[in-house]
Amino acid sequence: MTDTLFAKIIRREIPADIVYEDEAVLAFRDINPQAPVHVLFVPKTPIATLNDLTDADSLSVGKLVLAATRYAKAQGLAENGYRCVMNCNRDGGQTVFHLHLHLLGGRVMQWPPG
Ligand code: D5M
Repeated sequence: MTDTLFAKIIRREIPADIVYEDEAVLAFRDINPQAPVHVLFVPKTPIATLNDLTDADSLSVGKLVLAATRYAKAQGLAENGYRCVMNCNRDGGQTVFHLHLHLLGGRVMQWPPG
């Protein structure tokens, strides 16, 4: 996989507003927030898209989702709710080809998404 913006953020080569980190996951605020809380959860393992996941990534993806849900709870979003989004490729609206989970909260979401 080619080097990406998010790999550079993980390596601290470009700045980001980091809100959470553990051995497997980095989380930082989206530069173009679509909700009062809009944080990107990124696995430190470079995986380009959802299509590239294998069984070997199960633990990594589980940690990614748990990091996001724990953060949502810590931010007081659990009761009202929030949305987790993972875009895949062109039709899914993916623009950065390093797997990431959008956590959006703090407002009422619409359905269907655009
Ligand atoms: O989401 C990619 C997201 O990445 C999009 O919501 C903007 C965000 N983005 C782009 N550059 C940055 C930097 N430098 N910091 C924080 N957030 C950034 P996708 O699902 O691929 O469309």
